[in-house]
Amino acid sequence: MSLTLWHHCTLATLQADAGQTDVAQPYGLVPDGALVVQGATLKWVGPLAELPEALRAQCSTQHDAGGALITPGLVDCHTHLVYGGDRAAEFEQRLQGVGYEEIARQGGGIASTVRATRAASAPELQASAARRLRHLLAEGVTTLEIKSGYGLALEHERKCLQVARALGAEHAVAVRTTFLGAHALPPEFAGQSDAYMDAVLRMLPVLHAEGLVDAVDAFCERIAFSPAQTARLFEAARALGLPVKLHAEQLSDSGGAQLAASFGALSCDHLEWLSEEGAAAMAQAGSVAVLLPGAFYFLRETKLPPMDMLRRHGVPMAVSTDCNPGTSPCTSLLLMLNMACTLFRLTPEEALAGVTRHAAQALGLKDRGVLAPGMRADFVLWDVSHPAQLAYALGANPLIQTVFEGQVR
Ligand code: DI6
Ligand code: FE
Repeated sequence: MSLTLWHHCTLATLQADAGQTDVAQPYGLVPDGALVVQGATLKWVGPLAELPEALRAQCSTQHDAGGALITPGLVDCHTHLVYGGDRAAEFEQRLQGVGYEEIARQGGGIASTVRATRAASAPELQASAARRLRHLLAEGVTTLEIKSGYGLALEHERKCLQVARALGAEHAVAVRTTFLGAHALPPEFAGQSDAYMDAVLRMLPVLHAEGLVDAVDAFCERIAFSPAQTARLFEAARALGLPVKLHAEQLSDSGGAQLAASFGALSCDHLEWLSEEGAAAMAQAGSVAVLLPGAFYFLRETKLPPMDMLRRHGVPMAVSTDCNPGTSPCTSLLLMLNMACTLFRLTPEEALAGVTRHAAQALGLKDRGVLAPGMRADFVLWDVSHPAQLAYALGANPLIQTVFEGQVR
């Protein structure tokens, strides 16, 4: 198979042990670097001066990157991209002082998006989600997770997951689907959350058998599902061999992180109210902390996730858009890089690892998120001279080109 060389670039490999010396370079920076691509895979990564002559001779195509910075393709590991309608009216209400939980209790919030999602056809849902997806792609996203959770009945959860799969088939992006049937209580089950969990447990194997589920998630919160109910769902996921993740400790500490960790969760997400025990359990289980500064900002929260505690326990941190109509109507992962730094005090290096290496880990994907031989050839050329500039600028999009599975997108 023919090889392609990319040269005249600085690499941010995001590998902790990259560089020419034994000393780890920040961002895994490789000045004057080169990439050799074979098909959809990276074959060689390093300083151009160290590229073996024999390998270079096999490169039938060469791309001069014009001095660009090259990072791994970005991974958005937590989105609710597929939904009907919007919640701008609720935004106005909240600006007048009505709380998010109060709106949810009044039948607005997630429930209003459920009504709009059920009313929408699959092509309508796909068209609206594709508009959002195009924004993410324009900023270099090459893998994203899409959750269901606004259908809350078998046919509608299926419709949303099928739309998610179709988005992946029709765009040059890898889509991982997550079944979030336990997102909220649908109106027909009002006051019967255990009975609704029974229904969720009936949906899961059906959707899984249809090849629509890569992972299972729940919203463990006082306005959603209890730890005991969440545990029933996780048992069912485990029986099917499906990995789990959890919306945990977003609005209160319900011990969701410990529960998720006890099931070996890929990630626990939000975590503003995470306890020390929760952080320790996550570290033990190898669960990633997915931080969602868009939701924190949009709800004007004041309780920060405990970044220092996460660092102390060695919990890897990812950063994601949480793209959803209610708490983070955000389609810019670059803006999340900035907010992760300004609001959550991540370093730009932590933030960039959060949308590459650690985001891939949060999806259980070992073949992406860093530039290294054997990894997928998903990478982005940026018109910046240093990776910190990706987190620094607000509203800029310095993307030059995205390469997905070895092909310019
Ligand atoms: N937490 C969130 O922030 C979103 N879902 C969740 O479990 C909000 C979803 C919405 O308000 O529509
Ligand atoms: Fe979410």
